[in-house]
Amino acid sequence: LARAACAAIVVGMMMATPGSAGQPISPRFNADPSPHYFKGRYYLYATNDQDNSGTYWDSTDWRLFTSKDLVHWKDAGSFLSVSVFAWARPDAKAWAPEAAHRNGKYYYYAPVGGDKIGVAVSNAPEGPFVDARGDALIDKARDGNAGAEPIDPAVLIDDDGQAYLLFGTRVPKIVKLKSDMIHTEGPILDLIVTGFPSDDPKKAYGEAPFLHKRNGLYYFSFSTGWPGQIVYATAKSPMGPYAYRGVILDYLPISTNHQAIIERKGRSWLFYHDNLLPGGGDHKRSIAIEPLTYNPDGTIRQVYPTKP
Ligand code: FUB
Repeated sequence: LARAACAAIVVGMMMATPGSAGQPISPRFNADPSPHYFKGRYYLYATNDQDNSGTYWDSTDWRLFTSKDLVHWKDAGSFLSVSVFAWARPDAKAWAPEAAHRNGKYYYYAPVGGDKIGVAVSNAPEGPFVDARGDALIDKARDGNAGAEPIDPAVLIDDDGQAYLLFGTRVPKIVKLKSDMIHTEGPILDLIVTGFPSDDPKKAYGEAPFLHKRNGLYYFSFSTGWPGQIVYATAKSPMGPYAYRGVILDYLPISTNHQAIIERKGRSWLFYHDNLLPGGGDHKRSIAIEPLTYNPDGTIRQVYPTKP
């Protein structure tokens, strides 16, 4: 009983400041954060773990959270379902999403069923989103070199206007997007990472590709697998090759991890998921945020989650 009372107090403390460093941003289970700053506020698109069965990632819709300060988050609810894509298989699941803003429109990139990535479009960041194409943007059966599992889309729009889509498990993929953001341009390429430490055989690409740019340098971060350590590599060109640089976030007691990094007004934050909520676990994850900082030479300082 004493332990239960302690746990209740800890949970109460955790819930008092949702979104504080290292703490779940919501009392609901959510994962695979895709944070963006649109129209004066933060929009956080996420996989819905609340409705997972508990034994798989089997929800079929995505959730949206908004915030003005990264501390207080409003749950905007379920805002899109895989059913928006009429071509999706009836049993398709909704996994790690991505969003982008261009030409006054908002684009939502969504892995559908593990073998396709769809793209939806809206005039507002909160939707409503509609299928932008009528077929998949990436289709394993249709597109050469789409890899074994085209999931986990991530988009970077470079300073010169060229947009890049990254995705994939086990082998990271990169392809240019046309300026309409709903068609690819050129071949899908394998993204090369060199220089993994030879004394750590687990240090390989697993999933969750993410690309950001800082001071002209491209930072490619990803999860090493299952369980996943969040690591990164850098390059002078978005297409690589990338050189391994180090760990951003060490293994957490959970089978997956999935990160995103945003920068605003000179400060950066790491979004990731953990299993901190009561009842949490591999399929009941919770999104948390930590400040992310750089060394003077541009390398990323490892992030250590704040303890409750
Ligand atoms: O949420 C389902 C899958 O788990 C995602 O696609 C991966 O990135 C991992 O987080």
